[in-house]
This record gives sequence, structure tokens and C-alpha cells, in this order.
Amino acid sequence: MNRRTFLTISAAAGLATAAKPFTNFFSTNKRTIQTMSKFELAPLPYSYDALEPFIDKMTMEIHHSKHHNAYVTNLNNAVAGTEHEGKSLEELFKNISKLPVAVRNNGGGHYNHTLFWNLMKKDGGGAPTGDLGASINSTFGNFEEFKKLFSTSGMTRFGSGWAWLIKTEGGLKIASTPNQDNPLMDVADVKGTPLLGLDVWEHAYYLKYQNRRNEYIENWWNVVNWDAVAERFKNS
Ligand code: MN3
Repeated sequence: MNRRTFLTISAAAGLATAAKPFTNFFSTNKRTIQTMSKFELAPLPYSYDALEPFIDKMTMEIHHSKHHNAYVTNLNNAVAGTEHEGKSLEELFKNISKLPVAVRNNGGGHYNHTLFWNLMKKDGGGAPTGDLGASINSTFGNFEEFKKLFSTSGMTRFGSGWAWLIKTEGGLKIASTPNQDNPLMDVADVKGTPLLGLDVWEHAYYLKYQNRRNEYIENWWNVVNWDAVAERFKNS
């Protein structure tokens, strides 16, 4: 089998299996036959000003069209012509400690931001219901306690990183990761499926909130898309 055929087959296999957490969730982010070795920046599922006044339009526009776009470009460059080309992010994350740091940083950046956009919506917020709500209550005591712990996780992440609600084999857990790492990576302290993620890099809030990360986090709860989180909980 020549190299091109091999790449095509492994890319197709990657789409069919390891991309599962994205199935139904990122329907606009499917890679096509023509571009399956390339990662692509999907449009936001809402307008740049949809999350106002909690997250401002300019922050959203720069965050998506500049920051996220750069992760996608740099990720494609990092895997181009290597054995990693055509593999899904989930596949790469399983052995990320052995891969080039550019794949870790930009692959994490692409995955985390794609997730982040889809976990927010206009007129979001409130509290989760159903199985997810019950599981959060039984794990953390009640929703307010969960919010407090999750917010603290984001507040105490030194420098840049993410706060996560993670479905692990031992139940729901809250943790944070540095840089663009995430719980699917073999380097994560707490491994599992990320259900909810919060970007606490300064670029996510500095234009509107400057150094007040606590205000950004407090306001962010108003745009959480709990239906999307519940769907991930159900499917993971
Ligand atoms: Mn970001």
C-alpha cells in the first residue's frame, strides 16, 4: 500500500471511531473527503455578539477568528507530512506526551475551543436538570456548591488554562489543566470525558474584564448551554 492510500484509510478510520465525542455535537465541523487530512475552523453556532453583555462581541470575534484560527493553522502545519496527519484529535491525545509540543498545544487549542463555543449559547445559564442535574447534586451536594468549586478551579489555575467538569470512571470530577491541555490527554491529572470547559486564558476576558477573572467567571454562568452539557453526559 502506498503512503497516500495508507493516509486516506487511517484518516477514514479516525473519523469513524475516535471522533465519537464530537458526533452530533459538532455537525458543522465534519471533515470532507477532499480535506480530511486538514482540520478546519467551524463558524460559531451563533453571532459574535450573541453572548453580550456577559462576553463582548470584540472578545468573541478575536478569540474565534484570530486565536482559534491560529491553533487550527498551526495544528495543520504541525501534522502535515507526518505519521500524525489524518488522525483524529482524540487519537492523538491518547499519546500526546510522546508527540511534538506543537501538536499538544494546537491540537488541544482546537479541541478545547470547538468544545467551548458549543457549550455556550444566548440566553443560557440556569441549572442543569435531569440525570446530569441529579448527578451533579449527588456528587457535589447541590448546584451552588458545584458552581463554587468549579469557579474556584478556574480562579486558582495559575497563568493560562482551563477549568473542567469531567466524567471519569469514578464519577464526576472538577479539575483544571494548564495551557491547552485537556482531560482526554495522557498527561492530564484527572482523565475522562470533558463535559463542561471554561477558558481562563486572559485572551478570553481581558478586553472587558481586564484582570478581574472572578467577574468573568461569575458572568460566564449566564451563557452556559446546559442542554449541550447534558447531551455530552448522556453520550459519554
Ligand atoms: Mn482561548
